[in-house]
Amino acid sequence: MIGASLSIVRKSGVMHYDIFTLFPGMFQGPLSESILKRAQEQGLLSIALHNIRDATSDKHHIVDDYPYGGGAGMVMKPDPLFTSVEAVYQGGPIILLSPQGQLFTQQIARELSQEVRLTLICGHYEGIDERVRQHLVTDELSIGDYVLTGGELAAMVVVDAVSRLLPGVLGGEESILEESHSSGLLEYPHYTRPSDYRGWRVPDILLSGNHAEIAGWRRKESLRRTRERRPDLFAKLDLSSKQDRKLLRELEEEQ
Ligand code: 9D3
Repeated sequence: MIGASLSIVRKSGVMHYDIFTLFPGMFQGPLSESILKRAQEQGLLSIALHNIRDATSDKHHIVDDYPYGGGAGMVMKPDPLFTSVEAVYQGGPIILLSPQGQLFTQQIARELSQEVRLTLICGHYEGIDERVRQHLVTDELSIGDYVLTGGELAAMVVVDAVSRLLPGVLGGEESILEESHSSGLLEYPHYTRPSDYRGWRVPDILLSGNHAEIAGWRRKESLRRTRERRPDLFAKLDLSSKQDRKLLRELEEEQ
């Protein structure tokens, strides 16, 4: 029954990425190691790399040209992009990675992880013909306020952050649950054996076996870190619970 198998495909959370780039070789390493490698082997996600240059029809496979109106730098021509995307497109968001895009956040990663297919376009050179933005692209994302040489690393960041949210990609599903639990807080300090390394001791409470006290200590250290390092995140927290008010009082008294 075709309908049933279609719904299974959706619920299984499989994701297909089509990535359009002038430098497909940049992706080989990062997407072929570790968690993303295993996820592809397990059929949880698939990635097709498309060289934009393959969609050129002229002898010299030209993908860029001078800007109308003059100025420095080159601009990516529209036709290789429209032609190569239209040749494989089967639906879903068409995302341009660009310094002018909306800032990519965990919330956007969660939303994108609900899609079945994502199309990612990596810009290069000084820019891209505006008609690509107007008539092909549906969303434009930046990964932060710093200047990269192109959209490729940004596309890999998006693939990585979205893929780890797909069902089955991470080993223990608890890690994602715990993540949403303490969202908005930085992580507490982690320790493993030995309990004494060069005279630096693991906090006694973590060896006590008292799980309620350990949970309280971790929450307090998370609050401390967030307040110190990320006042922007700290300001957004709801700290009205009885436990948090107690922990905050303790932090104040330490100073
Ligand atoms: C002089 C204007 N420059 C914009 C800051 C031009 C320009 C520089 C670098 C245009 C494109 C690029 C290449 N960067 C990306 O394609 C890019 C990017 C980035 O540079 N920072 C953060 N996120 C992203 S997503 C794509």
